[in-house]
Amino acid sequence: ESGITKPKGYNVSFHCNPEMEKHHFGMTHPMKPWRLTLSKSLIYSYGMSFAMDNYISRAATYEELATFHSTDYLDFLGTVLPEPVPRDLENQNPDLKFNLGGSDCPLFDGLYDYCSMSAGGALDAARKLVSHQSDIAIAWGGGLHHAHKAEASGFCYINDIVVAILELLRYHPRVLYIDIDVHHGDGVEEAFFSTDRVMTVSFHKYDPNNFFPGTGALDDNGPKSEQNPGSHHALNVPLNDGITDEQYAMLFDTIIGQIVEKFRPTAIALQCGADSLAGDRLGRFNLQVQGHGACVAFCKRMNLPLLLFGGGGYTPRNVARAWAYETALAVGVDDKINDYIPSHTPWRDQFRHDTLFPTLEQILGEPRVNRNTQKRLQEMIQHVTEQLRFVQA
Ligand code: ZLV
Ligand code: CA
Ligand code: ZN
Repeated sequence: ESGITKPKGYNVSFHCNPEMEKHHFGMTHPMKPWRLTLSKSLIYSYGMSFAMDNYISRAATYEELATFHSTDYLDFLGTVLPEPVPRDLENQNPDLKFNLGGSDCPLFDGLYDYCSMSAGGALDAARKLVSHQSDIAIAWGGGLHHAHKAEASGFCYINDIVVAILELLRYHPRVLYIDIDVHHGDGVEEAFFSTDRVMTVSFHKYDPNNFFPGTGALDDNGPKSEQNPGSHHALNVPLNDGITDEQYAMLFDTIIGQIVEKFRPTAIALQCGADSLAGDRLGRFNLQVQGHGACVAFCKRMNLPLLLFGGGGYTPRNVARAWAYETALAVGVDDKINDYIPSHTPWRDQFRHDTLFPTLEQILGEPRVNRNTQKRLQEMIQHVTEQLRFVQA
């Protein structure tokens, strides 16, 4: 009835695992794996599964996770038990190893399964790209950019992005990693600090004292040394509260356009954290679904193998709208979904808080005061341009 069919000669693959979505971080924790179920509800209701190759992803193996993570950390992650009493939110307990068990990274039932399923989806997606079976591969269950080699951080335990990019690097000489989550993509940046085969660029809210994780200043471009081939290959775009679609698109198109020209990536990995949307429970920006999606559309126009990850996103109905719209952009049916949410959509009432007839175009949440000046945005473009003088593909 939606008239959505598979475009010829162009393949999008969709990787998810319904088991992953059943896990719970705890009642008061902002990360809700169930937002993935809500996203799929919209995606399937619009008929998009008929336009993609759909896969139930497997769990990544221990060996696959160990391509990035230390075995000490993985062994511990595999054996820790859920805490009998949920810890007080403010009470950071430092006596557990690897930053596991605090209030940001709680120990919950099935934690290891949840982590290996997230990474399994990302790896499956990467393999579809390297085997040329997909042009765009989608893993909304991935995008957990803060996890380190031997440490959990910021709701992230396993860095599925790093594991997936390592897989891309087996066949691709150069990978461009872009991160539009409202938080700094510190774990991915750090993992590739010493290589010139991955360029990382994160757009994020930056306030070293008041916003997690506090890293990602404009002039943080990786360890500088003559010996380090990776210097100048970490770029950061630190932003203030309230950035709009127009400003974000101007920055994104200018900066990513320049990077693609200079660095000449052979594949792009885009983390689509939806906490950069207006109205997000943890976010600070004013992005609409259109502005967030414009980043996906821009990357698609680069005509390179493209891996789309999820990430943050703490107002579930907004997350679902954004990732459904971005799935439609990937497939090329975005013109067909700017309509009423289909009446048969499971959990349709989730989308009905705002108006009686919600559409994907509606404004999300109360706008925040925009504290980004044009002058500062120009300075950031200038700084990136200067960094790129050192970059030769
Ligand atoms: O979206 O947390 O600010 C990818 C991602 O980028 C902190 N954590 C840490 C540092 C000291 N704190 C406070 C600890 C709070 C623990 C519980 C919350 C509970 C309720 C509501 C909000 C939070 C919270 N935690 C907000 N911001 C934090 C950050 C971590 C943000 C991770 C973003 C992950 C998935
Ligand atoms: Ca970011
Ligand atoms: Zn985030």
